[in-house]
Amino acid sequence: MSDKPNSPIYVTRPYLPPLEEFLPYLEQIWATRQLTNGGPFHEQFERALGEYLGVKYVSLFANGTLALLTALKALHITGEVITTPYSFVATAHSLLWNDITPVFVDIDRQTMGIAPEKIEAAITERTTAILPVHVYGYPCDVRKIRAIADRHNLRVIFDAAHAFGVRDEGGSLLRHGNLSVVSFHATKVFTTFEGGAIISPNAEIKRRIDNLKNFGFLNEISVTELGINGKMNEVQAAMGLAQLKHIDTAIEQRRAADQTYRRLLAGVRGVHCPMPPAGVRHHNYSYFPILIGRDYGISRDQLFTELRQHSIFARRYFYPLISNFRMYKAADDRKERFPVAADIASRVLCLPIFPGIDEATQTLIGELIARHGGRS
Ligand code: T4K
Repeated sequence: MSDKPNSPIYVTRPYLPPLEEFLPYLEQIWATRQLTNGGPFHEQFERALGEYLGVKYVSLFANGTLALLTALKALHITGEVITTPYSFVATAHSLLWNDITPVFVDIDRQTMGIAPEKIEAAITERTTAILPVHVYGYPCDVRKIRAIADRHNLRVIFDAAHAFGVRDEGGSLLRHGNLSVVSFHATKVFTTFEGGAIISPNAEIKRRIDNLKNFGFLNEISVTELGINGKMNEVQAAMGLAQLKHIDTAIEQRRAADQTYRRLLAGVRGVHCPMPPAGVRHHNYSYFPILIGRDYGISRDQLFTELRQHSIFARRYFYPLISNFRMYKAADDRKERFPVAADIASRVLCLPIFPGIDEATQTLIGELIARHGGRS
């Protein structure tokens, strides 16, 4: 077999519904000229999504970052918020945009989310909330985090950008926390091109969020909040409706690709394939992270480069740590405070995974990786 695929293999590819299923939605939008501002597809998609996820109160957004910004505003979060340095930069950016100081805490080796036992030492009189991330759709220790938050009267907002469709023994992972925020970006398991949502625990907070995402308008002539334009438009919502019909198939195809990698990489020395934590009843296989050990033949970055030379565009999600970016250095510059996060960030590589990735491509990737590991 050739050691280069015919076309580049990216870390992910969006799963699109058949175009002929999407066109009737566009025709309706053209006919009604309702393009945004809570149109019929927006209303339909919000309901359908809640039913699919098994949650009651969903607020749709133009993207996940605006949803995070609004979630923080909706709960009046101020002062300091405890969060993880091991995430996409949008997590911490949402705090700075709200003039909130991020306080980074190290992560847990298994969940790769914030380490609950390290949270309390970071709480000060200015702390108002915890912003954990379900990285790769791996649930954080939601119970321990809740218990700490209750002890200290803190709010919990989960950045669940990666966690679409993940369920634990009690149902959707998105039901946890005071709020949960999910992303529907093109690179996510479920996409509306750009998009996102906040899952709320009750109608009152949903109302406040819906008000905030529409500039703070209460009605045509009164603005009661410092809102923003976070609204999802009709094309995005139509895409969501069309996608929902196929999402189970898409996740099933991801599951198969996950199994294939595990088989191909089993026993390769120096390559560890993390598993979702115990307690996950339904995973979404949004990412396939591997961790490169010291006993692997080359470094993580050498492997990353070598794969690129073969047109395999694996990604180092999440390297570098957010705390290393210029605007966060002042907040937290002491790398040794995050030994687990720093270690994982230096060893992680997310392999291409998406519905329809073919077995030949995965076999090639497996062989390229195994070359430097031998078999133990
Ligand atoms: N919180 C967390 C934990 C997050 O991970 C994110 C976003 C957010 C919050 C914020 O949610 P949003 O505001 O984005 O809804 C990507 C995404 O832009 C970002 O959404 C995502 N996390 C992050 C983990 O990854 P990049 O810079 O790596 O994307 P990019 O453009 O390099 O795309 C990766 C590959 O995907 C490309 O090589 C090819 C493929 N691709 C990408 C796009 C955009 C496609 O095939 N089609 C496409 O349209 O950030």
